[in-house]
Amino acid sequence: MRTTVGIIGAGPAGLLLARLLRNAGIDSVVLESRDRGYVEQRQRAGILEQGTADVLRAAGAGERLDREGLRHDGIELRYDRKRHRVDFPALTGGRSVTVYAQTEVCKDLIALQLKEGGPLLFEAEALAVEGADTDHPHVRFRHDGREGVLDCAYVVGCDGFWGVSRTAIPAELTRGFERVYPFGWLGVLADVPPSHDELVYARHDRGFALLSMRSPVVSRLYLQVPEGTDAEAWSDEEIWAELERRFETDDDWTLERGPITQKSVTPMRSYVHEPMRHGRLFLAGDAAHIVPPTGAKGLNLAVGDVVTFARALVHERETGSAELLDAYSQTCLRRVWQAERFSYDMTTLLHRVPGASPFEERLQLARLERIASSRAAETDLAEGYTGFPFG
Ligand code: RFL
Ligand code: PHB
Repeated sequence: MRTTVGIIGAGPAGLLLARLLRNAGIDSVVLESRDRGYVEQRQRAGILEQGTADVLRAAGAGERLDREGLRHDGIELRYDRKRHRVDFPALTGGRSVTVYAQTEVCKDLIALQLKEGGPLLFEAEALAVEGADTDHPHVRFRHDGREGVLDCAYVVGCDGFWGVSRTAIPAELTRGFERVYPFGWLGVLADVPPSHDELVYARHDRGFALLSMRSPVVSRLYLQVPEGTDAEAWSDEEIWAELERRFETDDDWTLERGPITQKSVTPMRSYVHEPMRHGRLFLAGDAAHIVPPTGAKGLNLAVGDVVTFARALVHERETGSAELLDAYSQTCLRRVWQAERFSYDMTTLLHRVPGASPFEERLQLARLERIASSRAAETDLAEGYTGFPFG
């Protein structure tokens, strides 16, 4: 098999890239190791920055997003039983975010790709990327029990944190920057209307909690739990009781309970792999960087990377100049490090860190008070949350 761009992974990064290239008249093949149902059901992100929603619309993938996505103009910070709302449009010159689940973004892009795009092979596992630093890179893969080779002009590794693309870059040319946090998130889906119309980020002495949503009738909730926690060790009753405690306020706000339909634990990690390019191999999304979910940045970063790659390749086709492709890693990493900083700040602002001293806990509250009382501090949060510019 031969194509211009070989894409490994059909998460948001790989699927959107295939769509952007198809719209620019550039052919691609997507290899995805899991089956379609798995990719469409995997519960993950829920928040799209305005720039991400705009890219999906411009790519022709915005129809259901515009119908079912929920525009959010703010979030609530909760600490010391108090509530503080951050008003995004007022602080950022009109920017907002959209609640539209990653599962839905993937479903929309898969349907478009199968109808209008090039090959998208499920249960096709990339085994290795070879010849990245030659003019003939190729991907060895296994599909239907047989091994095959995909010859490409470029390979884009969109295969997530556990994929194979990153390992094709010789270790002596790379540097990894990592921080693993000593806690995770227990996430649940519940069939109950969200108890607040905007997301609530709560800092509590017992740990962080987040109230989010998937639709007007489905809530998504998270609890900070110790690293290595087994989701099944928490009964539904224990989960609701703990959420109630962490969200408690001095007013009459109450948390509505409902049947829990899914629960899982996510570890928390910050990671950046430099550079994001080696010869004709480009890394995009979680394959190159991970952020803790507190800042809601992972999917949005993945979108920024593939937009940058698609623009660079179109530029090369139109002008013959590889300057944007050569600048890919640098261009992406500028935005990546801003998102890493923001996600780290949000994580350390809101989580209970095991072993933190009383002094550090007071500082955490002082940072929250600062955001609640200073327009400058609040604007910094609002700008970070609604997103850093692409490219
Ligand atoms: P993905 O989504 O991991 O997709 C990678 C795909 O590659 C496939 N694959 C392979 N295919 C072929 N051959 C191989 N050898 C392969 N190895 C792997 C995998 O099966 C998979 O389909 O990476 P991508 O596309 O870079 O997208 C990144 C996002 O998924 C991720 O950053 C976000 O989900 C992070 N995230 C959030 N991001 C946000 O922007 N906003 C949020 O609100 C948000 N909340 C979250 C999150 C992540 C979470 N978890 C579970 C980590 C909340 C949670 C709980
Ligand atoms: C989600 O809805 O899954 C979600 C929302 C905001 C975050 C993380 C996850 O910061």
